[in-house]
Amino acid sequence: MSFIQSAPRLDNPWSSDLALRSAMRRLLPADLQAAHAGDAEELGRLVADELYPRQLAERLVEPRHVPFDAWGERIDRIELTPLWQRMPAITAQHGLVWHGYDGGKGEYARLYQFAQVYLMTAASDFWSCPLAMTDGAARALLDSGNRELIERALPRLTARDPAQLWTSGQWMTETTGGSDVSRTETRAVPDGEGGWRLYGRKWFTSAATSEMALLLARPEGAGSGGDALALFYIEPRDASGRLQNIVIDRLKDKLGSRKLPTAELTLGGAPARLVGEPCRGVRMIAPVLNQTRVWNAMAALSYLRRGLQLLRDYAGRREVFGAPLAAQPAFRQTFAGVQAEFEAGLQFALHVAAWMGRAEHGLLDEVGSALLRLMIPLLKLSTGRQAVAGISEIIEGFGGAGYIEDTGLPVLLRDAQVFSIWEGTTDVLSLDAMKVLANDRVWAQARAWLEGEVRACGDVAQSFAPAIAAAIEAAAMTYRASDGSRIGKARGIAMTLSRCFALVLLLRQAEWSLREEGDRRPLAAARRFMAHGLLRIDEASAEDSELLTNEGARAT
Ligand code: MFK
Repeated sequence: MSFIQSAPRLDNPWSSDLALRSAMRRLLPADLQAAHAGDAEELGRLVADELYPRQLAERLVEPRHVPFDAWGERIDRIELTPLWQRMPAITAQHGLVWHGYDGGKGEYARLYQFAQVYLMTAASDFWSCPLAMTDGAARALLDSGNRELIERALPRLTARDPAQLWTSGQWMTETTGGSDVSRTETRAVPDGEGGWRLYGRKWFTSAATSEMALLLARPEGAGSGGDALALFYIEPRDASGRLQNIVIDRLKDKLGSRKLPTAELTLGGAPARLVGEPCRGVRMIAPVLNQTRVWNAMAALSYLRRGLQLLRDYAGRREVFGAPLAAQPAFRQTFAGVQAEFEAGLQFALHVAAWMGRAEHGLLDEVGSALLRLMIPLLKLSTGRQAVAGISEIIEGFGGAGYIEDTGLPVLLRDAQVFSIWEGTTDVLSLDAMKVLANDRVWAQARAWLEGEVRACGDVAQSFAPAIAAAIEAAAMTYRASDGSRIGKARGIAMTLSRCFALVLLLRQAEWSLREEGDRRPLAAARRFMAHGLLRIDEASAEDSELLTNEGARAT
């Protein structure tokens, strides 16, 4: 009998996640720690014992759009995968949205919720996408102050009873683009009875099976541009389940996230309600963007951790050149690099979640609120890139097996690519961060906060402080340069700042872990993360970029 390699195994992701466990001990008060550990243990068991085996078994199953019934009637049914059919019950039972709105947890509600979201996401086959939008819709409705819609939708969006649970879509992207939504072509026409009818085409609607959606449209007679858009609330189906003047044109044929039935659809007079004023729609949908960007970060980290977990297990059992892979110095060097990037990203994400909770309970001052507004795009853009790069490395760590579809590994890489695209690409989020930094005070506040955090880490951070200060200064100097080069270098500035935030937050954990638990691991992660460099600004000139981009002009 020839040699057979055993497959990587996935144990309970909570039990083995030293970084998360230690962070929750640091960040949560004692009573919530115990409750969270119990909930996380249960969710982790579900992931390892039920959801992961299902993901492998259902690898080739995808959702299906059935436009017509056998007799030619338009029905636009979307058939979901078995795992997706299971997820609403899991969502309600584990309170995946509810935790974030649970008054009993006070300012810690978001941290508690997002730790669970992170544990669950890689096992959810992108069910996390409608949940992210559900959470975002709940937040946007609450912020809008529209009592009628809040009373109607909020109990559903945060339900603990699967029969009551609704999810929400966010229908923003059109053929004119998902980044520049100011060119939105969907029209809103008053229906004469206080409601509206919507006409237009939405190019990318995740997910079309939701019971409600928030979307942008241009009220009839309003001008052009983003300010003239308004935020609308829609319930796509009537009580009998039929779509109300909406046609699903097709499901999108995507590189990854294929279990998620993203649809292209046409609105042909769909009934809708205005959420707030008949303008300022981008401003009103911003809470959805911020919420889903944090979900996106948690998802990117969840995928990265899934890959690391599988590879760590595999490397312990895979023999090469006479020793386990895990004992090979070259392997360890590469693995540790990805682990360090992951741990820094996780600390950044948990910090943002904790501050979101504080902000929602009125406990974040003006400076904190400004920094949180800056941190969200920085977190999303950096974790999106970390996931793609890290998972690519993880796939390579498996050698040829990582390239074979029925190991269940390649899908991780295909799926991860979306984290740096949707909810704002790396460049678009870098530009968003530049808009926030246009306020000089935010620069000063960010610098002061980062330096203060380094000081608070005491001796542990001493050897890191000069590099952090130099990176912030370089980012600030590049920003202060002429506007043209600043915009061209937005990504470099944003990436550099992201790495500074992530490192400083990892150092806070490292200092605590050493002091309270005698654990040197997080400090090792900080050293390795810094060894990868903080500066991401290159010297490339705008003129060179133009020359290299415009090939056509010189072609003969
Ligand atoms: C696992 C999780 C998965 C989640 C999956 C979801 C799948 C959905 C698929 C998609 O549809 S992906 C496409 C998503 N598209 C985006 O994320 C949009 C990306 N583009 C941006 O974020 C642009 O920055 C933006 C469209 C917001 C810019 O638009 P504008 O027209 O240039 O607006 P502007 O002037 O920047 O902002 C207008 C107002 O909104 C300003 O407020 P005021 O009117 O009071 O001055 C801004 O301050 C405010 N604003 C913009 N972004 C904000 C914000 N406020 C708070 N937070 C923000 N993030």
